[in-house]
Amino acid sequence: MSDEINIKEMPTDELLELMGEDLYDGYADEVVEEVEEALSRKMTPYEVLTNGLVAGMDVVGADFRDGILFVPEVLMAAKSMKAGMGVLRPLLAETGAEKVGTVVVGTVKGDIHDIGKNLVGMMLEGAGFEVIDLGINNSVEEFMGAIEKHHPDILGMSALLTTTMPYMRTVIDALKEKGIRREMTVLVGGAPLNAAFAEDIEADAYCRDAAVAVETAKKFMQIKRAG
Ligand code: B1M
Repeated sequence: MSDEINIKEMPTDELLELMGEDLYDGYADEVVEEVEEALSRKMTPYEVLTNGLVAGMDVVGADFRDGILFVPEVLMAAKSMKAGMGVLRPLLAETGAEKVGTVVVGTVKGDIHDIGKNLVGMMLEGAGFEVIDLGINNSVEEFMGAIEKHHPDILGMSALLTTTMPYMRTVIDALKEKGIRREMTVLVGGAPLNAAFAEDIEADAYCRDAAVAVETAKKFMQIKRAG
């Protein structure tokens, strides 16, 4: 699509719109070019992420829900999203900030959605956290193994399906059984969750998006440092 259009002459709002459309259509190379062009206009990586990539993925989500898009198209869109995030990743991570704390993040068992979790990881890295990313489809044993190995300050769990979100409780219950629940802050996130669910499963907080995850993680680190 953007082959026929000179993106360099395009106003920024149209460039972001095109980025969303190309993401929707699964044109990964074009998305990468548009991300690079937006950055060259002195937009911050976070602005490109939220106003271009995430905005495009929101439309994909709505059309997937409404039966307009199906899994293969959504996979192509996800691939384009990841290609764009690949350009932003080092920029979001390069703050030079000293290490604020350690976070283990992962998507729970049965769930293979990882775009949101990856974003959270990138933004936490950008805020100075060391992030150990366990990837997708993590069992209690995998979470516990990583906790024993890395002794994180924070455990972050992601779930995108109503059928997988209850597994977060299983992990928290395992932490309690081992007597290590109070040794770390547990943050949870993902589209079907809300604050009431987080409270119900006895997580420390629900994070609506990656920016809130960073704010919340920093807040808990300050509380931990204070006493
Ligand atoms: Co799926 N999918 N999907 N999917 N998919 C949803 C989640 C769905 C809502 C679509 C819909 O119907 N509208 C729906 C779930 C319905 C429900 O449970 N009620 C759904 C379904 C049904 C399915 C399948 C069952 C479809 C099928 O096979 N029939 C299947 C399940 C596979 C499985 O996991 N076992 C499936 C498969 C897939 C793909 C593989 C095709 C692909 C995933 C690719 C990938 O991730 N690598 C996919 C996608 C892309 C989506 C949608 C369209 C987009 C998700 C996304 O990446 N959003 C999604 C629709 C939607 O969410 N509206 C959908 C962008 C991302 C930036 O946002 O992930 O919400 P999000 O993350 C945010 C916050 O939630 C928060 O911060 C992030 C950044 O701001 N956050 C955290 C997330 N995790 C956090 C962790 C934290 C903190 C904050 O820890 C501290």
